[in-house]
Amino acid sequence: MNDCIFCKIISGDIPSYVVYEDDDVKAFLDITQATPGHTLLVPKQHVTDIFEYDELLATKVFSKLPILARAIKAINPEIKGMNIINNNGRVAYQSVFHSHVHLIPRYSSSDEFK
Ligand code: DGP
Repeated sequence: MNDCIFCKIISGDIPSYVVYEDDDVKAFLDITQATPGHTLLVPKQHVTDIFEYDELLATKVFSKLPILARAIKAINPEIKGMNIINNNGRVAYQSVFHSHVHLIPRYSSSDEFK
């Protein structure tokens, strides 16, 4: 997808702070940092949203969530929890139309999303 910003991040044409990468996925810091460590997990295959996944791709992508969440949490002992969010469609607040999962570390019950 020529005009897809996440495809350009996956190819390295746009720089990102890479947290994890394998043959199927790339994880990098979200530019907005809702909380410190806010990370996006994206499939390397361009799919718009959850409605375009088949079971194999879903397994390849979503199975990475536990190890990625643990790795992010291990970096900072102040991380007490994590929101994992996947927006699908404009009406669900998706703004980049290459599927992605947000991992948003939570530090205390009072920290606010930016
Ligand atoms: P969503 O609203 O669920 O589609 O989230 C899209 C996220 O993508 C949003 O939190 C900001 C992030 N984002 C947009 N452009 C870039 C970029 O160029 N680099 C990085 N690292 N993140 C981006």
